[in-house]
Amino acid sequence: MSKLEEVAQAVEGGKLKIVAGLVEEALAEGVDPLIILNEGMIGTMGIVGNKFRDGEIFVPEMLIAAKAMKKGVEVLKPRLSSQAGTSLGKCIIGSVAGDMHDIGKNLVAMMIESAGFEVIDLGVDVAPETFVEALKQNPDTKILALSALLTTTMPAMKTAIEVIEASIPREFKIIVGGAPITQEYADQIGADGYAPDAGGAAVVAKKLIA
Ligand code: B12
Repeated sequence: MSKLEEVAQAVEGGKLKIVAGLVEEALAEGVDPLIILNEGMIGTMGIVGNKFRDGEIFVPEMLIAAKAMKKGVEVLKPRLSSQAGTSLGKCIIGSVAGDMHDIGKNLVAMMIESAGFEVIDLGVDVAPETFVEALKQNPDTKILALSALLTTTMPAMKTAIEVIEASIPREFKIIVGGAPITQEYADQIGADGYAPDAGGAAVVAKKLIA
């Protein structure tokens, strides 16, 4: 079995203690950090999600796989993000109300930070009022990034935009993303940008402020 397969298996099986070591070994063997992330981890979470959907595993297994992935991402982080010299301004990010998923949001935060933004991460299950408060405290914010992983929290993304627009002048751009989000939905709820993944999020954010 290749190191990459071992990483994937350890993430899927929620083997918290060995994931970091396996990722280090894969890196030492010269495997590209992006391949480890995309194939060894993100792809594996897709498999985990499908097994959950099909009733083969349950929430605890899904949670432990997520924790295992986080351990691996910690090792990859310095390899994936570069310290950008310039500051492109502030980006406020969070998973919308009711949504506890944060792995994708954290990757987006990491890529946006390496693109040169100062990231303020409000975490998960962020109420619209909390976004408004953060935007008021940081009037120089350039990008607001909203994440949603559940079809049931997609409407919370729309609500967040509505509440924000009703509360403060929109002097920043809004980008949205997450597995169920599409460009069409982004347009429908009045977002300025959408990307299907973390790398794309950084590209869109930079483009919007150019
Ligand atoms: C891990 C996981 C969990 C963990 C989350 C742990 C954590 N700290 O994040 C736990 C166990 C807590 C969990 C709980 C639940 N989950 Co869950 N979960 C997953 C799983 C397996 C992986 C998600 C993940 O991390 N993927 C890897 C990351 C890297 O990908 P990503 O999140 O999609 O992010 C990328 C892009 O979407 C994009 N992106 C993300 N955010 C943003 C933001 C912007 C601005 C941009 C531009 C881009 C962007 O870039 C990211 C990086 O490339 C998915 C399956 C799946 N295939 O997604 C199910 C899944 C999302 N969960 C699901 C469900 C049903 C639930 C629960 C309701 C289960 C339950 N009965 O309790 C709860 C809901 C909890 C809540 N209120 O939020 C369903 C959702 C179905 C649906 N259509 O709504 C899925 C799809 C599983 C399935 N197939 O049924 N879950």
